[in-house]
Amino acid sequence: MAEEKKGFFKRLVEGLSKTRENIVSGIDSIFSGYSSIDDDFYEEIEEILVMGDIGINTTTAIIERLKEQVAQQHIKDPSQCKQLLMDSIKEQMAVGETAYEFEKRKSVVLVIGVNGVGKTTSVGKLAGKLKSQGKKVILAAADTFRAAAGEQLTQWANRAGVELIGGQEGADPASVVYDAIAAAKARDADVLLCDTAGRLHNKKNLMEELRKIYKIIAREYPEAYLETLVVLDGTTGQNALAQARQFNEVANVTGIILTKLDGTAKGGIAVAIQSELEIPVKYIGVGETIDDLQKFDPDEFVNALFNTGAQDQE
Ligand SMILES: Nc1nc2c(ncn2[C@@H]2O[C@H](COP(=O)(O)OP(=O)(O)OP(=O)(O)O)[C@@H](O)[C@H]2O)c(=O)[nH]1
Ligand SMILES: [Mg+2]
Repeated sequence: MAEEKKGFFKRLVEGLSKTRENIVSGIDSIFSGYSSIDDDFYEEIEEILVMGDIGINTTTAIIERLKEQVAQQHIKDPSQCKQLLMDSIKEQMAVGETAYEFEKRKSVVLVIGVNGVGKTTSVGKLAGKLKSQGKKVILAAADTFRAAAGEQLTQWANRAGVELIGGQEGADPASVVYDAIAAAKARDADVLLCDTAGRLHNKKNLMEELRKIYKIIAREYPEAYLETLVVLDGTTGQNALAQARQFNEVANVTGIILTKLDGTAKGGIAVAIQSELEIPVKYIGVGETIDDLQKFDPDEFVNALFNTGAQDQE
């Protein structure tokens, strides 16, 4: 377990390298470039945070907090602000205790999100994770828009070593969920993970589709704990934030999976999502393999971003 954690922290540090270049190198040069703390100093930090996709509201709050602490602690030297800044970012990301109830109970996890964000991949990775924890997992291939979607999920099911329930191309996704619930009950499964289509072009279609699926779950499996995870593509920055808002209007979103944090400079969006939406980011993806999904820990994220605390983790 400790080994796994260390391995992931390393991958997180690596994955966040572009975001780090984007945000932290700029900040470091401000810390060393200024000899005193003045308005320009704060403005430059502010600009870098906003450019790093942390978002204007969150950035304002972070800077306000930083100013407060600088005043309270009578700090004069800019270089002393780094730790304060990190703490202030962590504070903004606090959404209270993030619950992973669905991992402990009989549950249905509905994974939704727009086209190509990484839903199927995340369902596959999550299946692998839960399976390795000794859980009995069933996958529902409720993306019936194209045959390839089912095949892609079947590959993940094989990789993870879990069972998959699918339907014909064009079948009603709610009917796939219905069949999968029957299978989950028959096999006494712990977690039923449902992959869905990303091609529901408008809000009305999406709402209709979700309504049908929720209705089936409520009718057929009322005892199950229901989790709705929205998958967002970290490379899309502020767009991801807008998507999360939209999904939150049509579904009772209980968490976010933020993917593709490897290779993007826009990883700061994780801060904005937690701070502005107060929906917990529960998992992050930092690569394409089955091990590249992990629980999201804001402290660890900020440490990895600033690439400090690596020693503590060893
Ligand atoms: N680098 C990287 N790639 C990822 C990650 N998650 C998913 N991907 C890639 O993103 C692409 C799209 O992933 P899918 O899982 O097919 O996305 P989807 O949301 O199911 O797509 P649709 O079903 O078409 O809506 C694939 O090539 C994945 O390998 C990640 O964390 N990091
Ligand atoms: Mg898919």
